[in-house]
Amino acid sequence: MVLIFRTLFAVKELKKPRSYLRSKFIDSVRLHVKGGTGGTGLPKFGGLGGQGGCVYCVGKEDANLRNIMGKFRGKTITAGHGEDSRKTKIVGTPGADVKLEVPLGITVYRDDGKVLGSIDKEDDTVIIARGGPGGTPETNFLGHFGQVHHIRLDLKLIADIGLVGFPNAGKSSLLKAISRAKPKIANYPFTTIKPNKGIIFYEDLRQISIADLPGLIEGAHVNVGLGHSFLKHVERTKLLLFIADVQGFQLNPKYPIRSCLETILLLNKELELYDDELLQKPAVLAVNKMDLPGSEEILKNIKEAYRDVKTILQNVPEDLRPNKVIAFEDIIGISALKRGESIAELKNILRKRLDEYADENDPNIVHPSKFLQQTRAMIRERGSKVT
Ligand SMILES: Nc1nc2c(ncn2[C@@H]2O[C@H](COP(=O)(O)OP(=O)(O)OP(=O)(O)O)[C@@H](O)[C@H]2O)c(=O)[nH]1
Ligand SMILES: [Mg+2]
Repeated sequence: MVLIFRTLFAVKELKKPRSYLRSKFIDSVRLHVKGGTGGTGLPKFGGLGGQGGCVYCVGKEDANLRNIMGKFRGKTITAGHGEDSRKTKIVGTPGADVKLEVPLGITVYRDDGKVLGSIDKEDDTVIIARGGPGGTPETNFLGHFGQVHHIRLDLKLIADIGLVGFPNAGKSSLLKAISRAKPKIANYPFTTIKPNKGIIFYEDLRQISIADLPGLIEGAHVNVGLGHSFLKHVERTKLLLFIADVQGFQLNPKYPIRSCLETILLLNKELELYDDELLQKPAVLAVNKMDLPGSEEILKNIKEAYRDVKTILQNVPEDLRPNKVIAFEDIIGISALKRGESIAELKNILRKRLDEYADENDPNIVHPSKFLQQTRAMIRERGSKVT
């Protein structure tokens, strides 16, 4: 009897998916790749060996790292070997290439940290292991081995807007209100444990992508909560949309109660600790849950505080102070739950700010401040002096 139960239990255990397949979100995969070996030449006839095949990555919108991991984990991905030169075929056929379809937003790293390339658009290609050349008179007709590497595919979501906020602030509710995405929403922290992407549609068919990330809390830099691990996904966004609960946040009774303004400053600080370059991105602040009583007053105070950044820093405890306070382009009150006018207004603001960002980064458009700088530099180069 015991034996039967043990056997049944063992079979059940075997059926469980492997732990790496059970994990929720995969944004990094390590692979072993090998280029094909070049074919041997034929000295008698001056025959050339075929070139070894290459392993390369190609960007595809619908590819995902989970499939790659399931297929190639623990294996070596090897391209075809070049054909040897023969009497009947003097030039050997090159080895077959291996094409690995990867999602957009991938950066390919070699084990020594060297970046081999990145894939941002559909059909972008990066060679990850080159095949060895075939044998020629210069190489004594001997084919060479192909490259062998351990590589890491690191995914950073590509979205126009990245949502940053404390847990429970309403990030997923906003994503749902503003796009057709259907994220999980619940009244407890860390409902979202993997990034979600949605598309905001406009009447004139313009589309803007927005990424909802797991909540960030104070101490994320020392791995409190889900830590900083998901912040890399905002690196490739063009605009940061901060979302704060008008009523503030308290993780549990052991943690201090943080007011709405304090949560905003703490987010600011966590981003700074992760990578202060993120603070250069244009940022919009949405204060959420404006349907709750007393929220107008809180929003008014926040807007007031951001009019003079220096006073904000004076009035908050030292442990909440970031070095550089983000100058939000806009501060707006919204209700992701009740939706209405505020969501439509936010949609317009986001679009406007992204258009400005696009203009600023367009090399064909010269802005007045840049124009003055460029003119001065030009005149200086010619030896004249401008004052
Ligand atoms: N009253 C009110 N409640 C809201 C509003 N927006 C969201 N909520 C509620 O706040 C709770 C948290 O919402 P979520 O959208 O899951 O919050 P989140 O920021 O995605 O949370 P995490 O995924 O845990 O980081 C839910 O119970 C929502 O119904 C709002 O505008 N007003
Ligand atoms: Mg969420």
